[in-house]
Amino acid sequence: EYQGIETGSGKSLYSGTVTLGTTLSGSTYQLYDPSRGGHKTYNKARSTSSSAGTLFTDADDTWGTGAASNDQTAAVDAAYGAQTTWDYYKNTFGRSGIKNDGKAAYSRVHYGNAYVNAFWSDSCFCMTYGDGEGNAKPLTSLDVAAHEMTHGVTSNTAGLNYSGESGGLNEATSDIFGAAVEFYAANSSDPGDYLIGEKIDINGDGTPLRYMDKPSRDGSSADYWSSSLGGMDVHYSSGPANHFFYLLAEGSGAKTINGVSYNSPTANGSTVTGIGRAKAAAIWYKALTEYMTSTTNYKGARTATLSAASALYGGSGSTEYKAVAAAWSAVNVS
Ligand code: ASN
Ligand code: ZN
Ligand code: CA
Repeated sequence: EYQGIETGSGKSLYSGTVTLGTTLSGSTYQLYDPSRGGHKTYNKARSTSSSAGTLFTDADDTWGTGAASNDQTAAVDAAYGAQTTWDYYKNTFGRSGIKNDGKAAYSRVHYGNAYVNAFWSDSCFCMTYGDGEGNAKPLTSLDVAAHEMTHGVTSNTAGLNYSGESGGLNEATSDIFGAAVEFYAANSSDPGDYLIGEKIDINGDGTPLRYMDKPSRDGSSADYWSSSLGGMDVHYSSGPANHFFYLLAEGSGAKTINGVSYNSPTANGSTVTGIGRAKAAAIWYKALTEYMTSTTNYKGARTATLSAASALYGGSGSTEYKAVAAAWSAVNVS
């Protein structure tokens, strides 16, 4: 029986028509990507059981319709998200998968009924996606997929505890690489931005879940570090670190990127000059994988990213080191 690696075509909900790594087994195609660690996409068919579900298969290797009513469509987005995030980590940092061991996690879509969340699980080593309000907006956009997969990376590197300040840093790490993967993909249907979840309409009014230029735009997140941060929900205490990353990459003040307008403030009235997305991401990645630990707090994140900047670009005299220091000071971390 013939078995081989194929390239399928999928009509996604959020990212247009995409190519997908697939497998031909006998006369049936599988949503199984052997060239990226063997990632598989499963259909949970509205179940919440702990099973993986049923592997998606297809007769002609063209998947989904671009409409949420077609069962394969959310699978196309989830598979595209996993493969793009895999490619980002591999091509940017030389990281082969969540554990850097060449092995993929797997993804499950159509979890629960009208379930409005997505999550990473260390126990199944998998990403899981609900179908959203009215089963109409699956939580499978590229930034959300990269966010969830990055929880796996964090768990297997720094291991930032998911509460208190380290929990906020854990969440921010997922938002930072969620945004970075979107920019990396440069998909014309979903160009990069510093908004998280702008495609999934979780608020029902077209607004995103989170804003990195000024996190308080969501009504709940903190823009700046304060002593009360440790008691906040980790999706809100992520704010200062998301804000730090935006300032480090893009700088303070008003800016329009890919048609989206931002205006990033600073706590101390300073002007921060950005060093660009690639350097900012490299600094955060090195800090995450080499200098942060499970109990790193905001003060420790400042030290970790300064160490990373120093190792990558030069010590306290380098532009990059100074920018890291200035961006943390601008979010009240000194
Ligand atoms: N979607 C959420 C997240 O990734 C799920 C959670 O709260 N754990 O953070
Ligand atoms: Zn998260
Ligand atoms: Ca986004």
